[in-house]
Amino acid sequence: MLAATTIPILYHIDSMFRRLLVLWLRWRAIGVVYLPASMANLLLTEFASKFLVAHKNIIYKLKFIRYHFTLALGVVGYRRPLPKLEKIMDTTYHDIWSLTKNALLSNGCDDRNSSAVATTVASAEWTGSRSHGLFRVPGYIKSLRSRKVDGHASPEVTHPTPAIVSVDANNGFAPLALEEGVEALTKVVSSTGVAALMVRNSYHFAALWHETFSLASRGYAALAVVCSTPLVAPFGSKKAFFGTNPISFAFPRKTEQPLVFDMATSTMAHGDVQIAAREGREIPSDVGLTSSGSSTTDPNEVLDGILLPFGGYKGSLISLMVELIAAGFTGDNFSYEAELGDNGDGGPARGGEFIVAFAPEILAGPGWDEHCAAFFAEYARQGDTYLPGESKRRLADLRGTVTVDAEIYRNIRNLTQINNK
Ligand code: NDP
Ligand code: PYC
Repeated sequence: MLAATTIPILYHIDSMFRRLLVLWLRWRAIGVVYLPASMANLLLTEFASKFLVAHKNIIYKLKFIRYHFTLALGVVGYRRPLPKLEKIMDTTYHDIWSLTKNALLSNGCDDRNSSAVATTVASAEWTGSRSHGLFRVPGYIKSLRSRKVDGHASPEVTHPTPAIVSVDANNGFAPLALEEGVEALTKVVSSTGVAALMVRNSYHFAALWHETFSLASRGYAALAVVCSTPLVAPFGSKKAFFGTNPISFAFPRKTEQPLVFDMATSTMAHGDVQIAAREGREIPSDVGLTSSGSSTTDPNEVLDGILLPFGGYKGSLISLMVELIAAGFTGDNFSYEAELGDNGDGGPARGGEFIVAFAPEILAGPGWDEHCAAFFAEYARQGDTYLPGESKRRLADLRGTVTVDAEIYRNIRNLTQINNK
């Protein structure tokens, strides 16, 4: 009787300790004791289960011996020092691309979708947009694992009118839908002069400059907007209602790098607040408020509270405009609707993106480039001005390395390996 009640309890304690031990061995003495210990475990378990099923107490004794045997091996192996885990590391564009692609592939995403997301992630990381580079990959994976996003989605492109391209992303990630939509938009705008692209039923977790820059590199100006989930309080409120609602604008230049800017309409992108919290850095006191509405420089308190729109009521109105264009025109979610329909898995929320493209050659006629080049030259003479888009020059040469967060890198590699087993 005593044996019948104590053996299962002892067995559970034993099994819990063994799990902890294996974790400890992996990190502390990897390679030295883990392999022999696991082999001993395996042999004893096989032996016990095949030949001694009828004698529970003997099995328990064997498990007990095995546990102490493994523990002893662990103690011997502990002499090996812990490998130092670096916080940052240098890596290449292609490595970032492959890491992302493999992580997505091994979590249920198909080749085309994985490649499209990997390209936006690698381009962002390569050009310094850290908040929308590797940092976002675990979120993409969460939304595949929760089955919110269809990793095999195939976007459908239609033309409701000659100047409008509509893409139904069919519950997939935005990058593939945008790749196909931008391709179609380029063809349309080259004859209409002005054209719009609407993407619906997509999951957007990326920087917007990718699509506007791509259009400007082909000679077309472009304006893109997207909304997200409630993170920002409209001017006059202390409750999150708007998304961080970014706007990107790009303008082509025949002999120079296109101008491109891409900015959240909140004082700071949510991703940058999250990164500041990870790295233990303070943020400016005008970025957001605590959950009780007080000013703070602690990013964690802003993550629990609210972000503020940039530029007071004017920025708040621009954010309102983004909601109306990105959701009102596409018929997809406003930020508040996106939250209501989301499963809270930490990945992107469903929504639409709206892009308007312009062909300056058709609108202003020949000479538009010289005219605008003179404007840019005057702009440069105004003082310490900066023409945004310089950072994108790096995309022209993918050789060399970039410094990334090593912990995020390792985390993505683990998310890949776990599913590859
Ligand atoms: P930043 O504040 O870092 O930069 C905003 C823009 O300002 C950039 O284009 C930058 O150019 C330009 N810039 C910076 N300094 C100057 C200056 N001194 N003079 C002129 N221009 C300047 O961006 P955010 O943090 O607001 O946004 C980061 C990213 O987050 C964006 O890519 C955005 O798309 C993304 N995002 C995505 C969301 C989504 O739902 N998918 C939601 C919110 C944000 P440069 O690039 O050359 O430095
Ligand atoms: O950084 O604000 C942000 C953001 C929201 C959704 C995707 N990025």
